[in-house]
Amino acid sequence: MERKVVFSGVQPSGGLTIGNYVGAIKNWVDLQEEYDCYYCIVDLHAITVPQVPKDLRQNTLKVLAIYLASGMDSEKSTLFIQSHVRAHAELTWVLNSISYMGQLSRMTQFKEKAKRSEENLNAALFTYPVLMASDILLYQADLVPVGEDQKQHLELARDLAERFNNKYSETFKVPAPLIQKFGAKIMSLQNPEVKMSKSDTDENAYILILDKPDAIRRKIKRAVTDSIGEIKYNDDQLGVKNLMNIYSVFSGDSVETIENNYQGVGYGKFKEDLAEVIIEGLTPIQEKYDYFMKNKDYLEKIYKEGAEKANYAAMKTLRKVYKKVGFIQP
Ligand code: ATP
Ligand code: LTN
Repeated sequence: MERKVVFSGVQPSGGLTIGNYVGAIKNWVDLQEEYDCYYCIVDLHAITVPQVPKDLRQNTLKVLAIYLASGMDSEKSTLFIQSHVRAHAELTWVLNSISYMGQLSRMTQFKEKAKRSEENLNAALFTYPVLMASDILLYQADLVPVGEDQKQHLELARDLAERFNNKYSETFKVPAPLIQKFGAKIMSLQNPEVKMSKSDTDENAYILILDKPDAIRRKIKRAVTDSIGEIKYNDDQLGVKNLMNIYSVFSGDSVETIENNYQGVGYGKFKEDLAEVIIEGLTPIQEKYDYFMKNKDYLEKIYKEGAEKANYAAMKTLRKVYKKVGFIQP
């Protein structure tokens, strides 16, 4: 029996946060044993917001090194850079033709990012979810492991697959999201009502996977809590709840255990311990990351081989699509 296909990606739009790690990358590693996984670095998506070209290049390699350091294995999975496979941009054009403006304008991420970039509201930001649908549909993916914030985009990918299939005949697999129940959304350390985001202007709002111990201790110390003073997991204490979530995913302890262990203990001690738990979790990844970043030739070999494998699979789907919409074969 053929293995089911998994597709996911991260934008090289800055340093990755522990939100990206917990909500996405960490979960991808185990999936490699059971599924045929494609893990992409979505550089085409990254240019929907302004990027400095040399930083984008550097960040793309950094994300690849983080993938490898986190346990993604090029022997088991296909690791590649989105712009290396032309079919992504080409399928986007076709899917644009069956995408409704109304549905795209209801996307939460678009509305939020549009607010933040009033001066340069570019068209790519609007069709961003169509490109994401193309990523997924090209590989006939069954499952897409993402954080909670991407659920709406996944719905759109499913709609587009069904719409195309109905209009032209069965072509795409209709993908399903795979969202961890616990820790699917890590919130900002400065405002626990919004998600932790690498594009936040306040660097105290996030912890990067590559942050050094001192930075982690400082940021956790400054994390917003409340005046209640108890380590309790509830919605009246969103800051503490978020910190407990982070503690739980990094230590493996349940929130009940954490509540018990920290009964009558102040936030200061809890935060000190939390910082150490995060440092312990990130240090091995950082060490491996340094190793891979020193081996640029190796990184190049990985992304070139990845592109070749991905291109083969993607072209199979794109050829079908071009035929169905009525393009003459070249
Ligand atoms: P930006 O903040 O720059 O818009 P992002 O971090 O939201 O970027 P990506 O880098 O594309 O966006 O996200 C990669 C993956 O990380 C996605 O699966 C997303 O759901 C997940 N993710 C991002 N932020 C969080 C978070 N705070 N908590 C859990 N998962 C997250
Ligand atoms: N939009 C996603 C990144 C992304 C993605 C994908 C995730 C682009 N293409 C395909 C899963 C599958 C985000 O996390 N911001």
